[in-house]
Amino acid sequence: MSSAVADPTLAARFEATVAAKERIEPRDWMPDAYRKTLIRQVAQHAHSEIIGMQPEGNWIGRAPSLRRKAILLAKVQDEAGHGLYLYSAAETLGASRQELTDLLISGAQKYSSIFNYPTLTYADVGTIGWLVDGAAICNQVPLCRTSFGPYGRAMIRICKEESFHQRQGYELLMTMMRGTDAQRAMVQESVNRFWWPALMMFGPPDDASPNTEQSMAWGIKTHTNDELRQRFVDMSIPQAKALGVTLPDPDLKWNEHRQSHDFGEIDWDEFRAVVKGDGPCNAQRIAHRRKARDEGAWVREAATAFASKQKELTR
Ligand code: BYC
Repeated sequence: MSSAVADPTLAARFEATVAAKERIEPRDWMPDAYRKTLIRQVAQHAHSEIIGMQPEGNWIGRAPSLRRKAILLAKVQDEAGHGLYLYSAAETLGASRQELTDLLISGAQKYSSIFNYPTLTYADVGTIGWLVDGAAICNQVPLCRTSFGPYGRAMIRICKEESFHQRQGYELLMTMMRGTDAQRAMVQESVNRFWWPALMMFGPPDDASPNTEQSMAWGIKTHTNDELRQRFVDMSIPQAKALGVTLPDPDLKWNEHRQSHDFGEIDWDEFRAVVKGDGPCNAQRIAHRRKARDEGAWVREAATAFASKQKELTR
């Protein structure tokens, strides 16, 4: 139903539900702009999970042991599952998975900047688990209380699985740090490459974030980008110390007044370039996704034909 023709009592009910921090459900009336912003965020989130399978999937065939291979396979499969819960949540808003996939492939919709960086060594599997899944948890735990019911409920299961992902990454890095000098150097080099892109995952600074204010007023977001980024920095420092790695930022230091760590300036030019499509792996990621969509077309057609045949038979 369009907000332009809304009954004022429906609009008042929407506002009251959001103010009471209760849930908006798909059957409820909602403003068009609320629906639109949710479709944008949920679709981008789903795309990130699906594209996010590529950098780590790249290492499944080269895992150093059967145990590491089983762990990595399970993790990458979990990411596929997350994508599917999220596309289902977007479908309750009226956007089909096929339509959203087409928007991703055409470049009209985004996915997280972090997945446009390459995975060059096996240590990157550990670093992605530790830092990328760690940043994802920081951002997504608050989303379990987001105002749109299907999105919040999907996030609960996703966050439980992401916690496992974070732990397996940390455990892998810890094992490598207890290994040889070459393994320790490999971990440090990987952390050097992923630290700053992980900080960019939280989005632009608050004063350059066009969506935060409205999304917070609607209860879609419950914290700003900078608040969550700061939480992640504070959380990562003791973990880095326990691992024995150095975070590549000479300006990291405890600020007694703020009871938080100060950190250096993020390269926002790099962030903008990567989001615009000019990161190291943007073209490769989309080409791979396009190929998978095209090669899977016959499976979708066959499944649709089978479903309609079954429907006829049971009529
Ligand atoms: N990369 O106004 P803002 C995972 C865009 S996957 C690219 O602050 P908003 C995992 C933003 O979309 C985890 N684009 O936006 C999977 C907006 O663009 P448009 C993925 C970014 O939405 C596999 C514009 O910049 N997590 O965990 O209020 C393996 C202005 O930004 C980025 C999610 O998707 C970025 N980093 O806040 C391992 C979490 N940042 O559409 C792990 C859900 C911003 O206006 N999403 N942009 O042109 C969110 O929480 C929010 O959408 C964001 C951005 C905090 C990311």
